[in-house]
Amino acid sequence: MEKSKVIDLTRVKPYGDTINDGKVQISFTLPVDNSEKAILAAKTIAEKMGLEDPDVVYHEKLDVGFTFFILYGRLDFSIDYTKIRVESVEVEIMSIKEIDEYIRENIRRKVIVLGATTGTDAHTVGIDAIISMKGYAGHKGLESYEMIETYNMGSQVTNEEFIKKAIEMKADVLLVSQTVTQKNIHLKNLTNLVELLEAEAIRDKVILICGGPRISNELAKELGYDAGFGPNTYAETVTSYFIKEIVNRKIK
Ligand code: B12
Repeated sequence: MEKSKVIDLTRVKPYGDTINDGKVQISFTLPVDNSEKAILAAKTIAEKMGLEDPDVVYHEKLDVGFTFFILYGRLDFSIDYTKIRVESVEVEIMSIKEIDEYIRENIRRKVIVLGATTGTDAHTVGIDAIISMKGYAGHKGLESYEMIETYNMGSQVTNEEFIKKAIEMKADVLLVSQTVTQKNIHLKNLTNLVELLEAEAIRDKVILICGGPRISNELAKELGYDAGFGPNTYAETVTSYFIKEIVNRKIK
């Protein structure tokens, strides 16, 4: 049967075997020993989460006093997908050649881009995916663009060091990678960077962009960034955005 004939986007729900069966899989760890009592506890938690007919399909001792569970269950509610709105970055994606050409014609000098993973964050793969020559998933990074001069400071870079380098390089664009974990300390770190840039009076002189697995454009804007990019971003997407932003703002 055609997908559109069985799926009503105003009533969307998860499915496992057949469309609209509401089946979901969840997993969690409880700080108790693996036992019949623990299994019942896991089911009770799943019921409290709103799962109908939860079933523990896997349970394993992780350590003394710790058990990992996988449960199946059913959700009886649906959501109206047509009412969901996301504020993603509106960008017409250009190729590397088109981007280099656009910079030559409209900016008439190399664009200087500084990137880093800041604060305590040690995840480097995201920023490398955007900047390194090799890039990510077949999409080359900024180092392969003729009209972009870029420097990747790596991970665990303090906001102070990052700003110092940005001033030294006269960076047009600051790319911050942040994997938000550990009770959201990384969100505080992202906000701290904005405050420090304001204190140095350079916030308006740069295009400030953050990215990472839990970053959305909406969150980035709330934190004081110009834009934010999440999972599966490629260099040409973010570059297509910032070169136009440089021209629009006349940072030339
Ligand atoms: C490798 C890895 C590590 C390595 C990192 C090594 C390294 N050199 O990078 C190590 C072992 C150090 C590590 C440590 C930790 N990790 Co880790 N790690 C991962 C793992 C397995 C892969 C991450 C990765 O490389 N992804 C691939 C890249 C390409 O994807 P990405 O980062 O999302 O980047 C893309 C986009 O987000 C975006 N992007 C990213 N940055 C930027 C920046 C800009 C400017 C732009 C435009 C776009 C952009 O573009 C990229 C390409 O599309 C993930 C799980 C997973 N499978 O994702 C966990 C994961 C990210 N880690 C996690 C955690 C919790 C930790 C620790 C806190 C664990 C701990 N308790 O110690 C520590 C933190 C250490 C620290 N100080 O930061 C969690 C985060 C949970 C969450 N809240 O989201 C994850 C999801 C694992 C999990 N399921 O729990 N980790």
